[in-house]
Amino acid sequence: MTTQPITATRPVSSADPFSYDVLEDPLPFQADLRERGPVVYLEKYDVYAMGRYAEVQAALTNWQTFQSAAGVGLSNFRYEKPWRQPSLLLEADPPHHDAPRAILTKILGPREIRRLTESWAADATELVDTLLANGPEFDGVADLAAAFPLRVFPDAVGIPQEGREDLLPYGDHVFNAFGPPNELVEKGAQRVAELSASIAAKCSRNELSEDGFGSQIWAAADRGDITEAQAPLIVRSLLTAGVDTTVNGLAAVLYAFATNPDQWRRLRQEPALARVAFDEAVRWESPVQTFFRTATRDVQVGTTLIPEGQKILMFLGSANRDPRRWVNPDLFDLNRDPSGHVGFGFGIHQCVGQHIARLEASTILNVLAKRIRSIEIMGPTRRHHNNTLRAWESLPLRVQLA
Ligand code: OVM
Repeated sequence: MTTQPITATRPVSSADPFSYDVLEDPLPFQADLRERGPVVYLEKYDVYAMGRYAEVQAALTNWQTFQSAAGVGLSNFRYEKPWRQPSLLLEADPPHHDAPRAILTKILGPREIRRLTESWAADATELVDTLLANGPEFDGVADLAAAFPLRVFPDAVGIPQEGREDLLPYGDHVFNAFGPPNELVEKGAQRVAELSASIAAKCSRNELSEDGFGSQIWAAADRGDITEAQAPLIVRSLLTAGVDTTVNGLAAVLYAFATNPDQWRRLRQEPALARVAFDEAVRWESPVQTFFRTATRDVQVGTTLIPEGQKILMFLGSANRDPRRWVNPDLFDLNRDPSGHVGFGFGIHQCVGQHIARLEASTILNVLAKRIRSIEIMGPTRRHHNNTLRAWESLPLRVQLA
C-alpha cells in the first residue's frame, strides 16, 4: 500500500483576498473559502486560510500552536517594517505579552472607564445637536463615526491637540501593512516616516496629560510593573489600535441601522439594546477582517497538514458569518445573541479596548436614539479599502428628527 502525502488532498484557492474586488465586497470570497474546507491553501501568497467559525475560534484560543510573536501580518515584520518596532501586545505571546496585557486590562477595564461615562455623554449630545442644527443630511463617517472617537479618545489617552489628524492615516497604514505589499501599502509608504514619528512623539511621558490612559501606563513603569522602555510602546498600541477600529465600528452600526429601519425602531423602544446592537454590528461587518498567525509546529487541520513556520490567515469576518455557527448570518438582528463573535478576536489577544469601543458606541447610539426617528441612506455609499479593515469612506445619511 502506498500512502499519499496528506497535502495531496488539501483544499486550494487561487483567489486574492486583498484584491480590489474582494476588498469592495468580501462576502462571496468568504463563502467560497468556507465551502472549500476548514483550512484552505492560498496559492497566491503561499499561506493557509481559515474561514469557518469553529476552526478560527479554536486557533485563536491556541496561541501555543498559532503564535502571534512571529508577526500577525503576511510577512515577517522583523525584517520588513523598519518604521515600526513590534507591538508588545499584538505581536507578542506569553510570557512577554503578560505584563503589558495585564496593565491595559486594568486601565481599560469596565469599572475603570466608568468615570468617562458622563463627560462622553455630554460630548456626544453636543456633537449630535451641533450636527443636526445644520440640517437632516450629513456624512455618517466624517461627521459622526470619525468625529466622535476623535473627540473623546485622544483626550482619554491624554495626548496633545497638535497632530491628532495623524492618528487615522497612521492606523490606516499599519492595518494595510499587515497585508501584502500592494498599491494600498505603496501609497501609505510615502508618509510612513512622518506619521510614525508623529505618533511616537505623543507617547513619551512629558507629552501626556496627568489623568489619561497614557499617564496610567507610565505610572505602571514607575511601579516597576513594566520597564520605562515598554511604556511608550504600550501607549502607541492605544493610538494605533484604538482609532480606525472604533471609527469603522461606529460606521458599521450606523450603516446597519440605516439599512435595517425595523431594527432602529426596536432600538428606540429598548435603548438598553445599544450594546447588543454594537456587538451585532461588529459581528455583521467585522471592522477588523483578518489577522495572521504562524504555526509553531506541524499541525493538522481537517485533511491539511500545515507545516511549522507557515502563516495562517484567520478570517474573523468570515467566521462571524459562518452559517455553521449563526442562524441567518447575513441578517443584522437585535434579537440574536452575538456573544461569541470573533470580531474582537478570541483568547489571550482578544481586544483589550473592547469596553472603550462599547462605551463609545452605546454613548452615541443613546443620543441618536433619543433625537432621531429614522435614518436612511440618501446617496451612494463608498467603501474605504484597507488590507485588514472593512472600512467606509462615506455614508451619506438623511434623518428624521423624533
Ligand atoms: C498594537 C496594535 C496595532 C494594530 C491593531 C491592534 C487590533 C493592535 O500596536 O498593539 O489590535
